[in-house]
Amino acid sequence: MTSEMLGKLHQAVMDGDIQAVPGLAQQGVSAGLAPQELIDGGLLSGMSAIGKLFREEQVFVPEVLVAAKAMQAGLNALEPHLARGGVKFKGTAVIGTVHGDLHDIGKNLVIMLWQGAGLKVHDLGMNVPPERFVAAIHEHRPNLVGMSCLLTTTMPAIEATLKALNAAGVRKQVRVILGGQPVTRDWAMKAGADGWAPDAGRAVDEAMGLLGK
Ligand code: B1M
Repeated sequence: MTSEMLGKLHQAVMDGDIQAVPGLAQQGVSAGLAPQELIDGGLLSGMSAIGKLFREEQVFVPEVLVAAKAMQAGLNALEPHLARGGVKFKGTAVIGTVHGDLHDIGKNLVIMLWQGAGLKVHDLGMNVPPERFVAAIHEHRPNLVGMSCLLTTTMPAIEATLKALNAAGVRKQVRVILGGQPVTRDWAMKAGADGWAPDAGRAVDEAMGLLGK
């Protein structure tokens, strides 16, 4: 019964079935399943399965977007029950597109898959100045900081942000992951990051690796 219900929820997220997911989540609660179980075994596992298919290039950006919307609809349906039950996250991340850069589609995909993998993610948006990253670290106490960069002209903003993290004394509290088209692993390591990923799927592997999960 439990596994059948979780299986249906998992599949509905994978199918991006925004209509069905909230109802299935609600049915799960009515049947006595814990919200955390519905999230882990249904919503997040469906999203993480889509992330895997995306990494393997078996599905593409539209499927990820629609699955994420379905997952979000399920999370919204479970929200009133979560306040009571509490949620366990594998870690907390803050992420933003660096200062001067207005590209956020790739960053948003990383957020969806990180959430799907069980991270609590605070989205700082795009065009994020270094001091906003620093303030977000003080506010949210994340384990991970993600920076997305799509322009060669905004790559220096990554270095400026890392410098600001060092100057504020918060750099050692977090693991920093970089990504975005012009950023290579080699460049990321030389800039002083801890991790790098070429796409959103591998950003999950990189994050989990850095968190030791
Ligand atoms: Co712009 N743009 N853009 N643009 N834009 C590019 C990036 C460009 C390559 C186009 C080109 O010339 N061929 C070029 C950059 C050249 C360069 O610097 N090398 C470019 C340029 C020049 C510009 C403007 C300067 C154009 C102008 O005004 N003259 C201007 C700059 C504005 C600014 O940022 N200040 C500009 C503006 C825009 C729009 C606002 C119109 C729009 C962005 C809308 C938005 O994001 N909300 C836009 C778009 C859409 C693009 C293209 C067409 C598509 C980018 C995208 O969303 N791809 C792009 C050309 C292209 O890529 N074909 C282009 C889909 C997305 C899923 O992929 O973002 O690469 P991507 O993310 C991937 C990975 O990179 C990685 O995972 C993601 C998913 O797998 N990844 C991470 C990303 N962040 C990560 C973080 C991680 C890990 C992985 O860890 C934290």
